[in-house]
Amino acid sequence: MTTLTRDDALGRIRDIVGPKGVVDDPVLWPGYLIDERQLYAGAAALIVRPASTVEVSEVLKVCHQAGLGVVPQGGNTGYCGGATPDDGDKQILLSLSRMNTVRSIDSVGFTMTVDAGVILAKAQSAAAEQDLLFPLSMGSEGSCQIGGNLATNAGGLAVLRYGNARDLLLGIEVVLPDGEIIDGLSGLRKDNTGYDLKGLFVGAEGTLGVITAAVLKLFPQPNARQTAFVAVTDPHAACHLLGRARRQSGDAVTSFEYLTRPALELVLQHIDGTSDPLDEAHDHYVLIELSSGQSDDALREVTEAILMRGIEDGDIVDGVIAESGQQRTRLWQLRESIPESEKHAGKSVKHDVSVTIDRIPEYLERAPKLVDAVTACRYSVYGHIGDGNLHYNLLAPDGADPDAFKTRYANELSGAVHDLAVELGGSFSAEHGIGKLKKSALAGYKDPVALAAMRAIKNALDPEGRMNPGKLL
Ligand code: FAD
Ligand code: 2HG
Ligand code: ZN
Repeated sequence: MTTLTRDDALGRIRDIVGPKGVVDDPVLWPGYLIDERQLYAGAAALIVRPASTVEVSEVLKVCHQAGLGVVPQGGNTGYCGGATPDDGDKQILLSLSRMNTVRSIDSVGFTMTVDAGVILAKAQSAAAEQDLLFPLSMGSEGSCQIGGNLATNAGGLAVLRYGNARDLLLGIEVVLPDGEIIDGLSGLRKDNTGYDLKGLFVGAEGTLGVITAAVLKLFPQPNARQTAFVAVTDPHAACHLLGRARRQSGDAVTSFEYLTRPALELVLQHIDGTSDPLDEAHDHYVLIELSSGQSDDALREVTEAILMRGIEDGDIVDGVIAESGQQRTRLWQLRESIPESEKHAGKSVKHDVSVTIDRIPEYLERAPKLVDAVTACRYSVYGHIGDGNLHYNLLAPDGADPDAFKTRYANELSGAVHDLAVELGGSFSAEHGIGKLKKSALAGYKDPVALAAMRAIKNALDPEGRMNPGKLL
């Protein structure tokens, strides 16, 4: 029940967080109110940056009394508009950016306790300083935050070996919509005392509470890394190579990224300093990285043996193994700068579908026919095929106006790309979540029983629907 007026509530929130905790300068607002892909320009009654869990809790208590909606925001790098508020009257934006302390690292238990606002790259380097590895890794790691990674269950470039954000989580601290705090930061690896509450907040996109801190799993830093960029005959060959490389290396494959020629060409065309890694152009490529505790020489031998066998099997037609750290970086740049190159090319209609790995070739064979039936477009297809996850991105044809193309065709194209993934038993959203962008797709594709269970959980924890209103469900 509302017991506080909106204006009194906003005044109280200002008192709780102090002047540093409110963004009053309109020049800074777009950085919070416009999403990464510039799909949404939002509005909020206040942009708040609390400095502690207690402050988050006090702010949420006030919002509870006043019936105000709360939109949590991390690095604002999300792809589905999930962190953009859309009601300048009744919603506040709550940014975690001031809560950016690595609280502790346990180098015996291999865990790390961090505030939710810690930037992913900072978490990685804090672990590395203790000769440990925090393996979550993605193109946005210089800006995205641990809280955002958990709230979206982010994937990225090393899921094949280490899992996605959910798999790296041991404990969580969450502020519930009424301001109560769940303190689940014990860091225990075993604790069978009922429901997995921490799991509820992973992938919830801020609709159940505000994640304020987390205990994360760490791993030994690998001694050796080997990176190869190979051209493969076709997607079947890529999948066959994946299985072989995993077996032959004792499961040392850390990343297995697929690129099609048009995606690589966007990079070569738009990203300064890049060059074709192989002498001739090929239709299909894989960037494969192995890492292990073995010596560099031993891992190099294994990598060479995998590639030799790949050539013998007819899977690999050409390839290069990085000879230095610099060359490794250059090879990775070809993969990691595809999203940036798409921006230069006029932005894409983005997709992040998944199917089981054995169905990737079928997906890649059938999808173009469905897409071409909607309209002609340029393709930028690549992805984490080691996880069965493809970015099936589509751009306006050369010479066409990109905005007009998206306005006219985005829905139909996404329908075709998503329908096929679902028909093949896959997911229309493997990585980037739902936010605002894919709400209707969720309603259309998700099993109704599962959807009803999700709604029941939402109603139990947030009966007034004040946490990230209008997102996900
Ligand atoms: P935001 O964008 O700020 O928020 C995302 C969602 O989480 C919103 O719903 C928000 O309300 C909620 N949220 C944020 N913080 C909290 C919190 N503390 N408590 C509760 N809810 C919260 N994603 C991948 O999965 N894999 C990739 O490889 C990948 N690569 C990318 C590359 C680039 C260049 C870019 C721009 C994005 C990429 N992304 C990728 C998407 C994005 O970076 C991830 O989804 C990331 O996890 C979002 O984190 P964030 O801190 O920016 O969250
Ligand atoms: C990646 O894998 C990210 O690089 C971004 O998930 C994908 O920009 C995209 O479409
Ligand atoms: Zn991705």
